[in-house]
Amino acid sequence: MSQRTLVLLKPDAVRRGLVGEIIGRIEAKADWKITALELRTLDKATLETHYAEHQGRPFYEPLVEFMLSGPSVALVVEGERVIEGVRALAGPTDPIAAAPGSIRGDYGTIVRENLIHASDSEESAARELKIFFPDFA
Ligand code: RTP
Ligand code: MG
Repeated sequence: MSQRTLVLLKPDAVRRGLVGEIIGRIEAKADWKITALELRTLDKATLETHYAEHQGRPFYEPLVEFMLSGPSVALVVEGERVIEGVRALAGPTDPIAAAPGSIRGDYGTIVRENLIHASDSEESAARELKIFFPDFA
């Protein structure tokens, strides 16, 4: 089942020079293709929309501050079961709980600075793709 997902390489991934490493893991998967890619410093309005489900939670404000702290890389990835697949490559939210071999498990320690975002369902992907790539057909 071919799908599309929205992936963000967060400011920590860009600052630490891990963009190539992370994109390499995505590109190496059979059948997956990167169909849009942009280095972009996200603005507050975009982040408030993107993280609307987390508004009011204790980690929300520091999360938005962190996401504003430097450029991110936004990507559209298409291919077979790519929504579940990129989440699996990323590993669980908490990098210490993430297995070695996953992106977060190999490079992360802090929950907030966990390197990558990937849409968690078809509904989230449709919503997030519109936020980050409104002109993308
Ligand atoms: P994402 O949305 O970024 O792909 O990550 P996720 O589904 O694994 O995590 P989610 O629960 O949606 O949380 C969004 C992002 O908020 C930060 N966070 N910090 N307790 C904390 O300090 C905390 N909990 C979550 C992380 O950056 C997480 O990816
Ligand atoms: Mg999430």
